[in-house]
Amino acid sequence: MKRYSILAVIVLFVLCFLKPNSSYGEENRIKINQIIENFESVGEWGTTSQFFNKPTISFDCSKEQVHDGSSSGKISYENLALKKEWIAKGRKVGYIGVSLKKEIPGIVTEISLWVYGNEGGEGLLLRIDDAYRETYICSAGKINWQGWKYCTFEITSKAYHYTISSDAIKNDRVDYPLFGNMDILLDGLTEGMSGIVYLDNLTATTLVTPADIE
Ligand SMILES: [Ca+2]
Ligand SMILES: [Ca+2]
Repeated sequence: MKRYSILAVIVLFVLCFLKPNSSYGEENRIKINQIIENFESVGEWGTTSQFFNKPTISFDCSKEQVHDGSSSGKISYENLALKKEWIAKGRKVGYIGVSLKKEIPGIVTEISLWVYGNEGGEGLLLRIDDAYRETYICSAGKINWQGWKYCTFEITSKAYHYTISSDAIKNDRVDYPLFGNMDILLDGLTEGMSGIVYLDNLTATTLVTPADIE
């Protein structure tokens, strides 16, 4: 009996070494940060305002508050006015935002940026499409601070997600590369609100293998 026990231990020991380590690939990956927008110009950006009249919203390059380089991106909204069709539907709250179309290569685990807030209480959201146009909304909390703060959106299948376009595939996981429809949104805004938020150094954190960077 004892001989069988020893044999079992030896077999288990050998199996442990032979068993392929399925997580080896992930453990072997390292994170790198790449700046995808430094807001030295905002020519490729547009504004989005599904709920509010657009003339009250602007996005410009600014030297008023700068974290890196010589300018930041300045979101300015003034005396927000809900569109008539949304008032008719009884809506009282909405979001505005700034948009960029840019494919982000690699396995992106986080998107981060510096945000200069004025304690406006805006909900800070990132809306981004994956490779199959499954749309994810990631939150970085409310802008309840004054000055610069580094904010991070975790790109995860646990984030709220949905599909709209007919060529989208909803499979409840983040597929790469991220498609490139990216919006930074200020949420929880109501009629008559005004505010200014500055953005700098939008950064993607990507998982790579050592071979990728050789
Ligand atoms: Ca800058
Ligand atoms: Ca997906």
